[in-house]
Amino acid sequence: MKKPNIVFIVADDLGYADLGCYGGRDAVFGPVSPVLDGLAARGLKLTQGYANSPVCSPTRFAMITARYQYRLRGAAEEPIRSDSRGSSALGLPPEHPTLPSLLRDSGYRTALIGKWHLGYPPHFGPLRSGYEEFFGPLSGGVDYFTHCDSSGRHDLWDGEEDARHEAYLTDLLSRRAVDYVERMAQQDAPFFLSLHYTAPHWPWETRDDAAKAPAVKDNLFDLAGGNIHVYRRMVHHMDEGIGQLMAALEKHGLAENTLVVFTSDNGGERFSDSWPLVGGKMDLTEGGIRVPWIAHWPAVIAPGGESRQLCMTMDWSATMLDAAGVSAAPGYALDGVSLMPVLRDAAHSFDRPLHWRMNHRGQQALRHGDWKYLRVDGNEYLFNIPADERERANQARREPERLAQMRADWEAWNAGMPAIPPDATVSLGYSVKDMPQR
Ligand SMILES: [Ca+2]
Repeated sequence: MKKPNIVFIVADDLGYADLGCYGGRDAVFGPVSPVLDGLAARGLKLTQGYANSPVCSPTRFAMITARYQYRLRGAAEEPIRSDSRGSSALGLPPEHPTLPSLLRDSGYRTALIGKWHLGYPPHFGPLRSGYEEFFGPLSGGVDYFTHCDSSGRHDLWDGEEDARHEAYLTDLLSRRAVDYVERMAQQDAPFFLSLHYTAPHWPWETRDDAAKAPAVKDNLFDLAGGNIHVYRRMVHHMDEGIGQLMAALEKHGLAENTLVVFTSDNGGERFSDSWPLVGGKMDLTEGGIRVPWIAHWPAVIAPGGESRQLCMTMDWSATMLDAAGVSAAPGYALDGVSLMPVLRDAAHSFDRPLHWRMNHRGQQALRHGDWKYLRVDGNEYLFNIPADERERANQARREPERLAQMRADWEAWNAGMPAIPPDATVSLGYSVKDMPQR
């Protein structure tokens, strides 16, 4: 079979239950995510899939390297801040093999359309790490209309050239993705497209909210703005764009042998729906790390499948390499494990322990089988996730031996990772002074 095209679509701060196919409610205008719901119905939906981190840039390090992000200094930032421009340490080292560089070296055309958030030129950047094309912002968050980051700096790029456009960013990214597919359809090589939306990340602006941009200019966290209606519309704009992308693939007869994967880089933010999970962005409770995973590939994936396979972001990167028949680079063994057996047969499953740690609140977590070990602020918890997805029924006192074993397993894994650097930073956009916590 010809090598598949691969499209990796990543939403930003989308919660576990924001999509209709994950139990999300309709908006006042109707279904929020009909396109993604359709992809899930015609493909494979995973209900126990995770992000490598509950915050942006660490997950993106894991996504692009198919390895635990803790191995790289830049990924210790929670997250990389826009004032790290000029840093030669806080980014993805260009010499590190990546998902796009390995695919490119095996004959793929590669592009990143959307958010990078892995360090700034001249030391770092998508064109230095395997992408042949780049269109999008470099920082963690930009206004949808001015395309300026939280320091007020214009941050929309075409390659490494400043790109000025008068349009809503979600639509710009969708249009550019369609254009890329149109161009790729005119040539023979397979392509890898990373379509990394900033939606539905703050500021809370729909396509019709250009007039709001001046008011949030000095505080992109938009702490006085937003509501669930605006938020659902933002998700819907992204869903519409994915519909246009799928239509372009169909038009050129490419959809059948294109692996399309959709996820979020971390759990939900303040307006997200993560039911029945607790917590959100920055938390290692399920709401911070459990995310939607949808895979669509008619040539390989049977329609209507649902899987409870445990997996995290880097496993999908390993899956894409496997799908393309590409091996890891010598000296850079993958931590990610290919999910190809699950894509071929949704009933297939395998043992997959998953580890996390956060500088923020000293969080540690291990999900292994049904069980989850969690440590937050020095407190230890043990949950049976299928029995208690909401992590309210702490089994730590009832099962001290299991707790000790999982703690020991986490410690053994952690001993194989670099320690958290003492100068690593944690950046929170707001606190209890801005809004009450639950
Ligand atoms: Ca994010």
